[in-house]
Amino acid sequence: MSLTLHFHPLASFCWKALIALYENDIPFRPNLVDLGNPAERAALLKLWGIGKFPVLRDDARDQTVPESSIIVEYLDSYYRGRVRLIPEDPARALQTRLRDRFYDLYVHLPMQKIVTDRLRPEGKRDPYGVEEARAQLHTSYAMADQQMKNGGWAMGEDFSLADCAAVPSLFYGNMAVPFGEAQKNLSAYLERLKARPSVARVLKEAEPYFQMVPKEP
Ligand SMILES: N[C@@H](CCC(=O)N[C@@H](CS)C(=O)NCC(=O)O)C(=O)O
Repeated sequence: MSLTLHFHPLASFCWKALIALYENDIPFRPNLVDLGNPAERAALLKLWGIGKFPVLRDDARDQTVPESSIIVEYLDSYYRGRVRLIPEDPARALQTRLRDRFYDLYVHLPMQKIVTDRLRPEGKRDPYGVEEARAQLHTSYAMADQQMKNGGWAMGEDFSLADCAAVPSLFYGNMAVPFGEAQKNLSAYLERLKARPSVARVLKEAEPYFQMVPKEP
């Protein structure tokens, strides 16, 4: 088996890579990294100096691929399956990448800011930054709700990279700052995502670790 995914089942960005692998039943060796273990953290840092996961290693092509969106693109290029995660048409491909950026930068990162702030020691928290993140989430939820008014997937009929990005953003986003009454389209979209077999599998594998998600102080 040539592919190894370095990841953790609870880690939000890792879900994007897992969904892409599961969508097309791509065989891979899972390497669960415990970042609290100095040896395992050092091994990850050796693969990718930034020290964040997911990281995909492809021995057959002698490639180390960090960054969730790049991993999804890599799989779509070199381990192509029935489900195309980047559309062939360049204009649609660009829109798909834009939606991926939207979910990562304007939903996922503010969600991460709010959740990781809870891990900071007393006196080192950043309430102003958390307020900004909450405001960003409200803006993004409203935009995403509009985008999803016709139902379907993020790009319409076809499941894509944009949906891989939407899953962890919206799942953990809704836990940190729940959707409001006005976000019915977004709530329905999250339910459709959760029912998709690749996503359901990722959620089931994360379940044993959910008690590790830091709660609101
Ligand atoms: N831009 C990166 C973000 C990856 C990321 O933030 N990963 C988190 C887990 S969800 C991580 O490795 N956190 C550990 C740390 O920052 O030490 C991607 O898309 O892969």
